[in-house]
Amino acid sequence: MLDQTAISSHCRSHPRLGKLIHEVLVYDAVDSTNRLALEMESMGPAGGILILADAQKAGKGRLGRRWFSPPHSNIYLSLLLHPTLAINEYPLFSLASALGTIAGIQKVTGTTAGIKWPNDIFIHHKKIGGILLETKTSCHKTPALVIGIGINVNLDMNDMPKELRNAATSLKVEFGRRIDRTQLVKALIEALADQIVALEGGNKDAMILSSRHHCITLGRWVRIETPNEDFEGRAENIGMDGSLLIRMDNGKRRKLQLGEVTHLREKAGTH
Ligand code: BT5
Repeated sequence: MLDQTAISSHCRSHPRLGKLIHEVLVYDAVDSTNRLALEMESMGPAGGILILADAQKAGKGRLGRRWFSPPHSNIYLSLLLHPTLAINEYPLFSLASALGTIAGIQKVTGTTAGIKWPNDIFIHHKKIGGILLETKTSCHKTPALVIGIGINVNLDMNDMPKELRNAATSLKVEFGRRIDRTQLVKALIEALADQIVALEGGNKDAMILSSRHHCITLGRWVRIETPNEDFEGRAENIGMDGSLLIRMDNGKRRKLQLGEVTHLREKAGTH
């Protein structure tokens, strides 16, 4: 089980975490930790709240998709914040959260995971985690941000739905041993706090440089799906605003703030 006492006292004893997280709530099962965090935003004071659940009955991915969230094996957490950055800069928290997640995984497993732009965590070409940012505006407070993170930790392949088996994995599958979820949560939130404090302190450039370093999308031929159109191109860089810069076949550059990215093997006709 997740150890609420250990996680709470870790937050209190770590200066940056203590400033960011004022309350830690751990549940056996919720519909979605993100949904609960958004609901709590309207009820409570403006302090940071960390919500963890052992299972989610309606875990959310982006664009109305589902996040597979069985009990006793994974991490599902949401952090409710009221950032000092302007709301148009909130997408930067996606890359910062991905970097925090990677650092937490690195501390506990010794392995560096990669970021598939903008919100997926990959190990050995498979998805091990995902990040969902949601915002809520109200006239009384600065806009709220909920950072939702799901990581497959001790999930066995046999317990994964068939449709995910080719594309998803867990830390246990990759490393052949069970990982203590409480240890991983502690490492993850510490690294997340470091990233958030640095970003809010104006250290955006270092965060973007680090994202470029860890982004497995860069250099790849990709297909982009947006609500308006689909196109292909080479993922060249991450802009200073966190966008993905794509070079098209005709030499033109496109800048992507949002959208679905599929890594393709190579440009059609190059084999
Ligand atoms: C994401 O969405 O990757 C964001 C996932 C965020 C989940 C966390 S858990 C805590 C918090 N509370 C919530 O309710 N949500 C957040 P997206 O990029 O849209 O990817 C969703 C897709 O990933 C699905 O359509 C599946 O293809 C795949 N998928 C679903 N569950 C998965 C899992 N457990 N592991 C790997 N892939 C999964």
